[in-house]
Amino acid sequence: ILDKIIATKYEEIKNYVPLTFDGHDFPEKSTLLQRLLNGNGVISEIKRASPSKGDIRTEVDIVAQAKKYEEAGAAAISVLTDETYFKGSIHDLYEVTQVVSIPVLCKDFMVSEIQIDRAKQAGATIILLIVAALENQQLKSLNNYALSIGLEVLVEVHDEEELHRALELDAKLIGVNNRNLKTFEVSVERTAQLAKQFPFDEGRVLISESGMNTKEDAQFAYAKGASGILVGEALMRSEDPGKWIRE
Ligand code: IGP
Repeated sequence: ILDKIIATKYEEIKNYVPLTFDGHDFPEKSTLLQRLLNGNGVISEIKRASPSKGDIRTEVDIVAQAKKYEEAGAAAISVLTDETYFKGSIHDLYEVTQVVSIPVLCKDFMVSEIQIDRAKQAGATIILLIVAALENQQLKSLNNYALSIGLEVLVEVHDEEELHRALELDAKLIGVNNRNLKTFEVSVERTAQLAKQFPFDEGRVLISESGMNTKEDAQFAYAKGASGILVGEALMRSEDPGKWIRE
């Protein structure tokens, strides 16, 4: 699926029309890195649908959902902006950044600087770079570009080789995706395995992503050294996402 998503992304980029809004003129927000260095945190995601789960909650009131996340003390909010496979949009991102004052991650499959510019324009303070989806040169230049315009970068890895590529960039926010984007298989053991190789130094944090469904999953990830967890589906399906985050 990853290859297919990336191919679609290149097509999408060709058809971008300029955004009519500008959301990045905000008071300074604290960084996600700082927040996670100060204590464990939940990055709470707005996820309407996904290729592995189909529709999750397509009709959600994202403004209300984002406010619940913030009130409950989320470390940051992640907004899926991919349209084709996740039913999100850059407008979703913009709506969220307008109503919260915590860091916001633009969750998409970044292959070009244009996408990074748009994320910033929509008010995001963090972008995601998926190591498995990028050539080394591309990974480096997108990382440098995002940092140069004042964004934080969450670098996502799934195995040891990818972790080494993330460390070559000296990435400070590294996400271990427990879901294999090629097979959809989810195992929290990924976090445990990669935590063993993880240099928890110089203000670097590990974020355990995907498949965090219960309190036990979260505790497991934290016990293995994660400073943060990235949670989508469980929060979108929860009757009381605020309670989920607080617990
Ligand atoms: C959230 P979950 O299992 O809690 O819904 O997962 C998040 O980790 C997941 O949405 C994700 C993702 C990604 C989506 C992680 N990395 C890359 C799209 C692209």
